[in-house]
Amino acid sequence: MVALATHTSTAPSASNTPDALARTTTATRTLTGGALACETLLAQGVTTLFGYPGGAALPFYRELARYPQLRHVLVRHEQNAAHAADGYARATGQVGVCVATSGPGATNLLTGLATAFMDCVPLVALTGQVARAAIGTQAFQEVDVVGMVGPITKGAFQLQRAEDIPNVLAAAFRLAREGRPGPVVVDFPKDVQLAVVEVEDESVVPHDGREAEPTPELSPAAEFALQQALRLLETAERPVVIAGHGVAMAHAADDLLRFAEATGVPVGTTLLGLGVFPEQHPQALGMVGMHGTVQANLAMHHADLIIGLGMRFDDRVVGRPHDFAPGARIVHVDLDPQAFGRVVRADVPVLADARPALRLLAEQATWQDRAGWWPRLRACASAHADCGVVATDLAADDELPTTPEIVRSLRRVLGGSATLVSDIGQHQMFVALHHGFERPGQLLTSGGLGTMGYALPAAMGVKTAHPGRPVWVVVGDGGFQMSAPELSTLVASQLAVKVLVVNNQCLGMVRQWQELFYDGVYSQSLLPQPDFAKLAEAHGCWATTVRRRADLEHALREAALHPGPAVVNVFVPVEETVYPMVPAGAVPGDVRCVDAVEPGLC
Ligand SMILES: Cc1ncc(C[n+]2csc(CCOP(=O)(O)OP(=O)(O)O)c2C)c(N)n1
Repeated sequence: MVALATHTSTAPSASNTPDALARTTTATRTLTGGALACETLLAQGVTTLFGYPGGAALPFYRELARYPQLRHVLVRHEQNAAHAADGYARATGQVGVCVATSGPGATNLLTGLATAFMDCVPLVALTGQVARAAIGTQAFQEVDVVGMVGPITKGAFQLQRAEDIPNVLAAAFRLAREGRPGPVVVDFPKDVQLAVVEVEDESVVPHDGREAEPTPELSPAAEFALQQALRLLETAERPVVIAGHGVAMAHAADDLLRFAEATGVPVGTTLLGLGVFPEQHPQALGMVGMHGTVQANLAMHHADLIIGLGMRFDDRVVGRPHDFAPGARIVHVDLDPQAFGRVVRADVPVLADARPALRLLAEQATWQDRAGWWPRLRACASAHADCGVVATDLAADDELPTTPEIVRSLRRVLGGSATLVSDIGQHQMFVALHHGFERPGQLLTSGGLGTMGYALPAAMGVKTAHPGRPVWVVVGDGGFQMSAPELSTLVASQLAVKVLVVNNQCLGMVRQWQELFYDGVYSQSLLPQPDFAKLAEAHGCWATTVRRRADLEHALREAALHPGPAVVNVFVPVEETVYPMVPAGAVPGDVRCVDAVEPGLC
């Protein structure tokens, strides 16, 4: 019998006599493994699953139909179930849940799991599996998913007994959430789903949700390291803070603002950190990295102190590790000890959650008047303010709009209120550079894995979590063709997501690299396409096509006002190039606009 935690009262009362208690505690129900999994999911606080059924998951799906409290969003491809769960998790801070059958269902999840793993998104993926007796026999749709997902998950369990379901699922949820969050797989053999178990009383496994957690405490070692950081900051002449996704996940944006304003340090963010520091703030430098702003990249390059907060110093930020920020000491605050020294040196590693670390820094740091540093950065920012937006405003009304212009129009139409989910490519970098983000969670995108096709299904997850919030996808014509079948999910599940297709009729970012680094040989980067508006209408969406700048804003407004899902297909020039750019293998100091940046200017 499964001894689940129960709510048996211990207060003395007539019903609490030894006899009555015996009757209460021995009251049992019989459940299948599938039903027990549903009850455990409910006890974990789950309300929504994204999935796709198949033979080895059918006993679970049979039981799921009896639990209307668990909303199941039926996707059109399992990869999108993982992305939707990922969007849901990023939007809520809770663990996202996806379900797939064995074999191809499970393998289709992998890209979604890897995407979540790279960006620290907590997921639990339930995979159907062939019956235990058939495991290892090359049974129909058998695949060793536990063996496959090792490097792209925090852990994977295969259930062996229905009795273990509550504890194994609780462990999976805990593992997904704790420390550096990430995906966890629970492989669920068909016979375990079908097995019948006796369950005591109500099946209640306490939900140990993260939202109930107090601010994590600093270890003495972390406090000591932060004191070192403060001493470095006191004497630094050219300090810069780089804030990443970890600041958002730690809910530490307010603490970052206090720290920044207490010290006067300039603040840049990573792609996933966009929004943790308001971009309108006078101390904001914008995004660092390959397509980051000139001032943010040059600030890193010329800094004498870099404080990296909840970010990984990945190759897109660092470039050539040995030549990165040659004159800087590096303070690195992260809750993943493996992050230290993985790419660049960490002179002062601080193993801590960003929130308590920033609180201590904000309380103890003092203002320093770094007279030479700010004028230099401001001159740099104004000298390169037009980098990447050249000629946009010179186009005539009946010409194609440019992508920076589209991003700014979207911003005007939505007033910054929407959650934007961007796909991968040139449009993603234009969004990062030209929208302006003020709050964490305003932009979701696949930063670490760079998964094309992510945005539309992830937006489904966001909209499921927050039906009243405007949710817009920005996607290229390449990524749209990878995810367009999910338009049917939007219609069927009544998710009024708006999709803006930035249509340059090619794989723009590939084309850009071919132009700059592969002799202009545009090998396989021109992408034939159907009429996207017609395709969207065939799925039941409202849709429109824009070919003139003059029509852009009206189309965006119409889509925003439409009560259901909508697609705006906007044609842009094929030959757009995203600047600024730090060429691959260079360092942030080599950032370019159309030509190399004049080093003397910054
Ligand atoms: C699944 C996947 N395949 C390939 C790539 C490599 N890749 C990165 S950007 C890009 C082009 C994207 O084209 P599109 O979606 O049209 O967006 P654009 O760059 O034109 O804005 C490609 C192929 C990727 N990131 N993800």
